[in-house]
Amino acid sequence: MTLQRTFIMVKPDGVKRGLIGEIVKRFEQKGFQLLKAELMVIEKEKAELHYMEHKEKPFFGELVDFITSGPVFAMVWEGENIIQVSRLMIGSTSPESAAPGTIRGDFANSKQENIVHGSDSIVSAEREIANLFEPLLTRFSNQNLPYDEQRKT
Ligand code: IDP
Repeated sequence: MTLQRTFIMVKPDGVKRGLIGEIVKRFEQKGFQLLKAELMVIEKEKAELHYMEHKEKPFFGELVDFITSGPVFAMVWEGENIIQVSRLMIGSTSPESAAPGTIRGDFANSKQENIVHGSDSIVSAEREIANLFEPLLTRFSNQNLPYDEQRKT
């Protein structure tokens, strides 16, 4: 058993195109559990932290502008090996390599505006959840309790 939590976000282009339901449906159908979700506009400082691994890249400024340009649907999901499996479900960053059947393969045709984000490691998931929600959501010591009970401990 490798129960994990990850941060999944429908980006502003996905929200504008009405794809929240489609993306939530795919994760539910896969058997994953939604722990938290919120429609939010990300502050510039938090967006810069979220994408800090790209801060030296030429597209960094444009990426921060894009991700703060409108509401995102930020979520925490839990499931077996969810970090690796969700990355497969999301598909490759570039439209020319995102396979049909993946979220990006089915809906995205831009390298930047590619509908959805999913954490690429346990460390990134913890950092991203803590940045936009609260660190408590990344804890596992009480993972057998329902989420409401975990919040009380
Ligand atoms: P990922 O989202 O597939 O994990 P990363 O390489 O971590 O891809 O890049 C994060 C996000 O930055 C991408 O999803 C995309 O929105 C944007 N991005 C990545 N590479 C480029 C690029 O070359 N031009 C413009 N935007 C990019």
